[in-house]
Amino acid sequence: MAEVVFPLSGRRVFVAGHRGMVGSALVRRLEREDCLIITASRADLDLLRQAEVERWMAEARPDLVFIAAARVGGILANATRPADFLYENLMIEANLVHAAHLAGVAKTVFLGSSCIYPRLAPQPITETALLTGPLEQTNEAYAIAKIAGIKLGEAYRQQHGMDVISAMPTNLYGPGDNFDPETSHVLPALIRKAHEAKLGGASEMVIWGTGTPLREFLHVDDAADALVHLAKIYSAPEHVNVGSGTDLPILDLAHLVARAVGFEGKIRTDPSKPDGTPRKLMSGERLRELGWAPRIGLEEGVRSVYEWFLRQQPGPEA
Ligand code: GFB
Repeated sequence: MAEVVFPLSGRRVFVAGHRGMVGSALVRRLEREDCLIITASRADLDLLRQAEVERWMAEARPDLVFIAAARVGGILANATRPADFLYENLMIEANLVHAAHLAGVAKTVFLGSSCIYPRLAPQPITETALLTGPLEQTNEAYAIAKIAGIKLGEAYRQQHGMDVISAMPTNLYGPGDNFDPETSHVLPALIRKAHEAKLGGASEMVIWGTGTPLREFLHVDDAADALVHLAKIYSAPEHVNVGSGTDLPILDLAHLVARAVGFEGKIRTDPSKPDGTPRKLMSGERLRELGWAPRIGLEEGVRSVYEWFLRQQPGPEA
């Protein structure tokens, strides 16, 4: 078992982005620790405004900061709004890292994404593949911002001795996900499509692209558990992949979702929509060596998220 070098007991822990899927999972996970969780509403703290972030951090004085705030979205949102993805993510990470430095925060955990790696990186992708080749076009802006975040952490560690660690989660899903058909990631999009097809009695549901790209998925509660684990035991400049270790073709995922939802019609692909990167399975070896393994299988995870999704639907009119 890895040694705890940063015990959370009695610490003030700031979760930036606590309303998001990852941030809210982190809050749920941290509630099991003996720490004080600090959050800030968007009305109280605009992470895009440097002076506000510096002032807030100086007053809140957290010991540990999780940078779970980010502009995120699926393949279409990324491809059509590159300015938002690049600008907002650069600002959020730069403001938080610099403010944490000024306020003397003891530890900062930065969150990136598996899309930081080259489009055609050898699989499974090890952490050392960073910056070894061209990126996938559909999410280049987001990837560049997240690569800058990793480098920012490395630079502050090198120049200021700041304890910043970086974790790169794979495609995450879970409660609190975005189910909007245009901007969501594939898994929530498929849950919604299958649900609506079932309710509408449709004979088929349509998925984007060829259905052949392979993707790795991790339940956000597993991701949050890994992040808390890393916060406690890890302190080094090298970023760490956070994945489930297995991937599957999007078409297989669509069938798995359809089964969980109970949609029995046909699944048709729409190759006019982008596929994105052909495969991005990350190597989980570094994290395994650090003593962590995922717990929630994909079928079980999808079923539980569908139940969560159903609970969010408006009930029948009284
Ligand atoms: O999850 P997703 O939007 O993003 O799409 P990426 C994954 C794959 O699912 C692509 C296909 O091949 C899509 O064409 N797909 C099929 C669908 N049907 C749908 C659908 O209805 N909606 C969506 N969204 N996809 C994202 C990046 O890449 O991964 C982000 O854009 C981030 O920057 C995230 O890194 C983790 O996996 O391609």
